[in-house]
Amino acid sequence: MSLLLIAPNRDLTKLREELLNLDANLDVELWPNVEHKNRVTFAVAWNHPKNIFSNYSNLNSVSSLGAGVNHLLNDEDLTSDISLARLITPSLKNEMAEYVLQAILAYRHHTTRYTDQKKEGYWDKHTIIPKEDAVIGIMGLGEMGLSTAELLIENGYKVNAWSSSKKDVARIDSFSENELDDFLAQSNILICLLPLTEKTDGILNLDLFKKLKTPSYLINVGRGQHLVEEDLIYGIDTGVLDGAWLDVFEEEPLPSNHLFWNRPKIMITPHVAAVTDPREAAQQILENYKRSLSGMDLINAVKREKGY
Ligand code: NDP
Ligand code: OXD
Repeated sequence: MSLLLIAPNRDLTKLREELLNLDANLDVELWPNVEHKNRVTFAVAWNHPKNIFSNYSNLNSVSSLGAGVNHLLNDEDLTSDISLARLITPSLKNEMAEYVLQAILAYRHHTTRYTDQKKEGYWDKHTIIPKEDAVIGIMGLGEMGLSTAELLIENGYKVNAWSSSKKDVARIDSFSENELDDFLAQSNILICLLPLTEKTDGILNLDLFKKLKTPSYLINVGRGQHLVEEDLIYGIDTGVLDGAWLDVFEEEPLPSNHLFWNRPKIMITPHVAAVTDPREAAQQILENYKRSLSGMDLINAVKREKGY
């Protein structure tokens, strides 16, 4: 029996090392140099190539290397008899919350404008956007959404949250799926922390932006496919949105000729809001590997019927 790690363009040697630190007897294969495909029962995958799993006849479980699982659910070779899981670690939740907080502060305090002004040697002052005009609207109150909401509340922000089902969480105004318009009308800074599903694909579009309370701003840390890119540019150019902070894109890496690069009101980071820590990841992967070998339910299992 062996465990396969597969994530093109990512260095997995540290994760392999951490797994072997936990159990030196583990048989860990690193894609693409897989010696015995028929021994692989458990895989950890991130942005894996299409059809890669068709030759692994004994595979019974696959874990995402991150919190998102759209790459696993979209893979036709990962049929319903294969259990799916994702990684949820304390540092992933903390990093996401801090990343979102710094984006909000940078928007309110005009950090990117001052960075641009410094390059030009240009002195000009901008009024800080007051907290009353920075009511937060979090789309997706799951693992990442909740930790983000908690940090923002600690920092004195009013937080609304929208999720499939209504939640009863102290100091968060929760809106259910059919209350989207009310949620938007009461939120200035929209943070997308939704999973990518059929329902949420293209959800960040001009119609939705127009329903936000003004001034409005977008932070997308979910998936690039949530956003209709031309609607963002149109929304900013027509004053519907003050700007946007984006960490995820339809195509990653963002092509060098993409229109977003030259837009001063769009901040870009290269999908780094929260990055899986190899040590924490190794513990969860090993736990799930053991569980899969004993036929137990996986921790942080993906609910296929929900689509996330
Ligand atoms: P969870 O599955 O824990 O939470 C998803 C939330 O979205 C839940 O609250 C769920 O509602 C809600 N939701 C799902 N579908 C809908 C819908 N149609 N309408 C309204 N609400 C909906 O996900 P995580 O918090 O772990 O992660 C969220 C996403 O963040 C990931 O899928 C990934 O794309 C992204 N991510 C990005 C990272 C980065 O570095 N940029 C790092 C980590 C994650 P309910 O609670 O009722 O089920
Ligand atoms: C994740 C991510 O889903 O990094 O964990 O996007």
